[in-house]
Amino acid sequence: MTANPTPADKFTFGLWTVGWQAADPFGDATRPALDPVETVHRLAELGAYGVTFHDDDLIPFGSGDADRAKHVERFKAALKETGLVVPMATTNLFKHPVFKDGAFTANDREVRRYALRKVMRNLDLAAELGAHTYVFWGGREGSESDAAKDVRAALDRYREGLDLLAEYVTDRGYGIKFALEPKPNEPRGDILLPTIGHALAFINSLEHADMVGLNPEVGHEQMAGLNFVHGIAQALWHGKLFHIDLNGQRGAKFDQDLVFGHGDLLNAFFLVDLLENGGYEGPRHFDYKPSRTEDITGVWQSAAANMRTYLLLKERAAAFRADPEVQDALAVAGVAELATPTLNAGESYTDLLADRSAFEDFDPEVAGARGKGFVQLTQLAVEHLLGSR
Ligand code: DIG
Ligand code: MN
Ligand code: MN
Repeated sequence: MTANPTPADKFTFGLWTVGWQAADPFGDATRPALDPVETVHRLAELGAYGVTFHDDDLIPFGSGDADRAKHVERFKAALKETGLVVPMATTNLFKHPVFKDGAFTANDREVRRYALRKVMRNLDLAAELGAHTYVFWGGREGSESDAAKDVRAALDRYREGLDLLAEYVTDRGYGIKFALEPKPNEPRGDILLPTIGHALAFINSLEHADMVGLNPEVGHEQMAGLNFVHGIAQALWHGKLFHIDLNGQRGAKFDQDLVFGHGDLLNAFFLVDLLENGGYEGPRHFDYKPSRTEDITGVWQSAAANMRTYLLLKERAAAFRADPEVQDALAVAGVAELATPTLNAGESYTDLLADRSAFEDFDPEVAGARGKGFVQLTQLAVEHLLGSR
């Protein structure tokens, strides 16, 4: 029997996910707005560990200081009553028209200065609420026209903004790390830092690169036709998986933000296997949208579905790893052999050149004829995923 989610599972949700009113470019909202306090209580009842937010999710854009304080106090009270935490926060730098050409990389310099101040203000609140990770999803950093954006200058400004903000949180001792969230397109025709690879390269150019990592989202890499498990493995390999956005996506199309597992289920299986065995200790954060078809009952069902699917996959992945037939199939496939360095300890290229078994006496026909058994191994994974083993 699959366990029900508990805070120990570290499942978190953005206020904007269950709170999405389901307006889209082709239709009006199908649901009323959700009070963040209601969301905190309902997610706590479902077994969540925490909530995350954009500044504007919690404090309506343009609120005065008195109203701002009221929104924060109500939210804090709900957190206290339920025990939910706030591991991550972020800034809405994409909804208001002022950001229509970007925030950190807007051609308009005063928009860039305004964006930095908006982030600084929410960094203060994030620190006050105990968040340790701050996400930067540059949804409007990009263009629809190659004539309208000098990408090299845009990257200079992106770096300038992040370096300043890193200096700000360091000077204030907030203990906050930054996580960049790549996405290839939508809402901009092309978004800067479109994939995990682009973001990893960019991070290396930053003054405070040590405190900047990634918040990859399942659907965003898959929109670019990439394998999300490969991307997460590389992020882990670089020590840069600071946070993660879990959801579902069915192929390279618009950003669907489906419930986790409702897209590429086999990739989700191996993702959970990697997260549970690859050393990631952070929140299992769902950044998804309850489908526009759902009423409020469906919204809470969808929230529960994310967590239940994760726990089911966690169970099935553990059974896969424990299955003796799988261990035999892994041995046939030679998967563990890859962890053995290609050179012997202390072996030089001179030694390699002298080793006849590596070339002169090596028979590529024999090696090329060996069956790897990868399909049988994958079939065992599928059978565990289907619960038939
Ligand atoms: C969308 O995938 C983005 C925004 O919702 C937010 O800035 C970020 C937080 O996970 N994900
Ligand atoms: Mn998305
Ligand atoms: Mn996201």
